[in-house]
Amino acid sequence: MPTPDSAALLAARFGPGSSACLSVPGRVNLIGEHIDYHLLPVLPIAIDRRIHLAFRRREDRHIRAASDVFGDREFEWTTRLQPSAAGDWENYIKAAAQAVQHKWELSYGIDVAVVSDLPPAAGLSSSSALLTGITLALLRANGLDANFEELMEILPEGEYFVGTRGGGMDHAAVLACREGAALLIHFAPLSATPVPIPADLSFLVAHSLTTAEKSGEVRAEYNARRTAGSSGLRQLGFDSFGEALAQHSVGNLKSMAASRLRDPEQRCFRHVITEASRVTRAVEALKEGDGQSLGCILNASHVSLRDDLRISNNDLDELVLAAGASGALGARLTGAGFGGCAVILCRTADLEKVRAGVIERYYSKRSGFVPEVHLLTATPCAGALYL
Ligand code: NG1
Ligand code: MG
Repeated sequence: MPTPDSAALLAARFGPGSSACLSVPGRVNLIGEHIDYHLLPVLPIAIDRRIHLAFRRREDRHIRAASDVFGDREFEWTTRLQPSAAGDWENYIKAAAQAVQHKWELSYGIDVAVVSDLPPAAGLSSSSALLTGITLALLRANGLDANFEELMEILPEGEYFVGTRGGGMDHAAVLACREGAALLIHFAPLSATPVPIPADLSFLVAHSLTTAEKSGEVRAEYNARRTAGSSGLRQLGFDSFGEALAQHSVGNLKSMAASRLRDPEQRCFRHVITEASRVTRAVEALKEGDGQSLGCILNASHVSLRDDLRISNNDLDELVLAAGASGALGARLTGAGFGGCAVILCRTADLEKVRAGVIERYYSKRSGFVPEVHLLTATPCAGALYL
């Protein structure tokens, strides 16, 4: 069944006819921050805000895309696509077209209409959801059904067309998450395992109202953290973080770093290895239904992101404190940092109390707060492949 809105938009822009549809959710990372690009496991959930696409195959290699919000675009799908102006949503469509070409030779373009209730630039990975959605639409319109492994070969790389060389967390999450569960993603080798979320635990995702747009400056800061972590690793003589953690305890690695690395390498290295162990412990806490421990692990992650990786800001720190003071079990910044969102863990029974407390302690002092955009209940839902 085509989603009414996107199918209606497709018909309105490009004429009547049959259409296929799919939808891709946003995601929130519960824990495992700034470690996916070091190929260490992460634990995101997909949330029930989605990008909906209705599409149909064209007989030529043109791609026409309609969006009420971002405007309509059209280009010819050549083998060497040139990026449009920075920030133009056409780049995500081109990124998908380019990514697909790395693995498949496709004959047909598409007409596609995009409708979304996933707020953009809010730390919910709308960009990766869009890239993933257009990729799936192109493949399906050409009669191809790629599997998870194949998609993960092209999507993280595809994001580079837009200028971000991140990890594969966002794409894996929006593809493979299951309803009611977080997704434990391993990258080397690739695997994705659902970890059920106990019914008495709930998550809120709260926007700090400071933006985390991947402008040049934020991108440079992101890449600097990545480089410092890798360079610390090399200085200690390891080929990968996976290898380091397989051979040594976190305690050992911390003392090696303390005696042999300088800052920022020492701090970034320490964040990476401690965050990896927090992911393992968070999975155990979820399996045991131990919300108290999970909350402490989230809080410890925030401290590490604030003091070691140094990607927090005053607003995010205040938001995390407001959550704690409002009865949350724990909270931390989520995503790339330098603004954007915090993820807040609380007892399901306390959800309304925590929400009200965060509004009073944090949002009431600021302008521009829109509850249905900035303070969401993050209900774990299914990714794109499991509709
Ligand atoms: P955000 O900024 O939340 O989309 C980015 C990266 C992730 C990961 C996180 C930090 C992209 C597309 N996403 O996420 O892979 O590295 O930062 O944990 O680059
Ligand atoms: Mg993103």
